[in-house]
Amino acid sequence: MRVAVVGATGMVGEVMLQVLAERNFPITELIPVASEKSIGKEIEFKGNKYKVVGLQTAVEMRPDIALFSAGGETSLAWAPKFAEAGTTVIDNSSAWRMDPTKKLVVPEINASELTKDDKIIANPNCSTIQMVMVLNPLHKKYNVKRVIVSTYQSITGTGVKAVQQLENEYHNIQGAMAYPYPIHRNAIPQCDVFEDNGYTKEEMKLVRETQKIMGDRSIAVTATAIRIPVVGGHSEAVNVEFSDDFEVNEVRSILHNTPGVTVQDNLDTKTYPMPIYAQGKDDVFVGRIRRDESQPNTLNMWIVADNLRKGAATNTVQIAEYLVENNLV
Ligand code: 11C
Repeated sequence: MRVAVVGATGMVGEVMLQVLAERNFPITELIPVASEKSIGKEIEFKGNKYKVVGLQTAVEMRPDIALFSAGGETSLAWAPKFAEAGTTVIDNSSAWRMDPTKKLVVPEINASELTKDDKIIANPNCSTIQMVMVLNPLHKKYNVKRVIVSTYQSITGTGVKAVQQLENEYHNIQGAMAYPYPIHRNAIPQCDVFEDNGYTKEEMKLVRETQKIMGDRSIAVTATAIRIPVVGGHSEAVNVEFSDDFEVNEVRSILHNTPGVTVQDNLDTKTYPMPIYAQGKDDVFVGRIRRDESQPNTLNMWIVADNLRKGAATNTVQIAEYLVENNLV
């Protein structure tokens, strides 16, 4: 496969390159792509050096697959050009996710929807991916009616400027701000911009993307997304009401048998997921699994994943793997 990584010098792009190397993705030619200011820069991949090229050059090289992580505007402008040149684009921005003509894919859940005709495929938002990885297998058994989720999100979701802001504040240095407030020693109840309904875009992604990926518009989701001074991954307190009743041990067992999900749930040994340990891992971790005693058929869980891995780069590479394994590219 001739693979372009668009946004190769960015935070997610770098993790994409790592994941492609680790998983031994069958690459015959790597084409790192970035904005004007990075053209000509060298990046290393599996011990070899590659020169970064611009978007137009990359389109003309007609790669088989382009993994995009360069922001929504770049995706809107350039993904169609790659697609017209015959390249299959897997896009990590929010640009195409809710377009009814585009698939929004978490491979463990709905990769089977993909066909050869899907030339632009959307990768979901990080906080959605980790939640649906856990909800979907439970939905099959007990039917999810309503989800109440509160997130505790890593600053790496905002990007390198936010990581720098926290570093600066930690060391008491004045510098550029990625957030409207300090993030060190703080919790900011705003991830992304506000929509007209008073929710943030991040919160509405959890609502809309969950329904699209799980293929069920009747699932009610309400979300509160919080930014906290953490770098290892996103955490989520998830309260889920099912139509049918469950046994907590059966829930654990279903999740234990779900590929890509690791149950960490032992109160005796104080075992539960935490972002500091999820960092660098591809799985989604779930623990604190317990019945909500305030109403019937309702469960509480704590879900953690590395937002740059399963929440972004790993999921994108898994989509590419599925396409290759099923001769869809
Ligand atoms: C955050 N979830 O943590 C965002 C980052 O739609 O892909 C990823 C934004 C997106 O702020």
